Amino acid sequence: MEKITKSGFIAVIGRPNAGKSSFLNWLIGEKITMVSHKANATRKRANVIAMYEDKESSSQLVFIDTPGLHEQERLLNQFMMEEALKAMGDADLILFLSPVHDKLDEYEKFLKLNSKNIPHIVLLTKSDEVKKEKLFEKINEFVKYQDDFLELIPVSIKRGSEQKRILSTFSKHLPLSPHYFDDDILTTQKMKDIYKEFIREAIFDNLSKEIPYFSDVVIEKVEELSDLEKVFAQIVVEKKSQKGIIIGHDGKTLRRIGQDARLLIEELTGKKVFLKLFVVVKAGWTKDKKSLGELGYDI
Ligand SMILES: Nc1nc2c(ncn2[C@@H]2O[C@H](COP(=O)(O)OP(=O)(O)OP(=O)(O)O)[C@@H](O)[C@H]2O)c(=O)[nH]1
Ligand SMILES: [Mg+2]
Repeated sequence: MEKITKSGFIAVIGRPNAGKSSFLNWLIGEKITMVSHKANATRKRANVIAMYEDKESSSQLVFIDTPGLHEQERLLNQFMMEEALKAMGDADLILFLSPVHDKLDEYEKFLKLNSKNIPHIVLLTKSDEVKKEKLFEKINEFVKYQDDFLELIPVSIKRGSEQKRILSTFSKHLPLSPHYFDDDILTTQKMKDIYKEFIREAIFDNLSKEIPYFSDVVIEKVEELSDLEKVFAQIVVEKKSQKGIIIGHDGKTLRRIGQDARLLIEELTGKKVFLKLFVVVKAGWTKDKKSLGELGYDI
């Protein structure tokens, strides 16, 4: 008997640092999105595709990673909020990620934002960080909203290997549809865009305070040789003083950023990588529509 096919777009929504990008990497067992302990890491929508097969059906789940829901005046942050709202509006299903430590007000705000009432599942993330009793307390707090969500699932990327069970739960709620993409791809993003995110992750990791929020990355050129990937990229900052900090004493900080990013790219491609980084100043880019557009954030 032919299997039925299902497919759908699943928006992954939650406040900055809720664990959205980490959850998707964990779910597919491959690191393709950037993750940081600092909030506001993800700036743009990105898709991550997973397959789930059982006896009767074959499902393709197209997850959309989004920037965290937050409000700030800078044009870049408005773009980020818009990205999350667009992903929500276009979705067949929403995953709302609520870290287990959070109060319910973020969830209550989300319910108001979800004006089209798109069906959603709540994931209680970082559940490894609390004892069982605390987890049950949190689950109990959500009970009053049980008519709003489809499922409430505690998850942790630190323990557990429940990816299959979780995919099976999500696929139950997907519409019948032919698959949208080839069955063997993990994302439709260009490699260039993933490299950009990995370099941004290295910047977030190696610099403290506000510099990560005033910097971005442009991939200028990628040369694919059979056993070597050559990547040339610019790091864009707002001020000359930030350029100095990124480069660091004797170029040390820039070298560390380069090494970390190179390892992430090598891990993904399985190739040796040569990565050349340049730092350039573009005054006020986070507040300027044209500069944002040039960096890939069309607002
Ligand atoms: N202990 C624990 N930490 C987690 C878990 N999931 C994510 N984290 C950590 O939470 C931090 C934020 O993770 P991200 O995946 O970048 O969060 P995000 O929701 O994508 O954040 P933005 O892109 O800023 O909106 C990182 O330091 C992760 O390592 C988890 O299950 N357990
Ligand atoms: Mg993220």
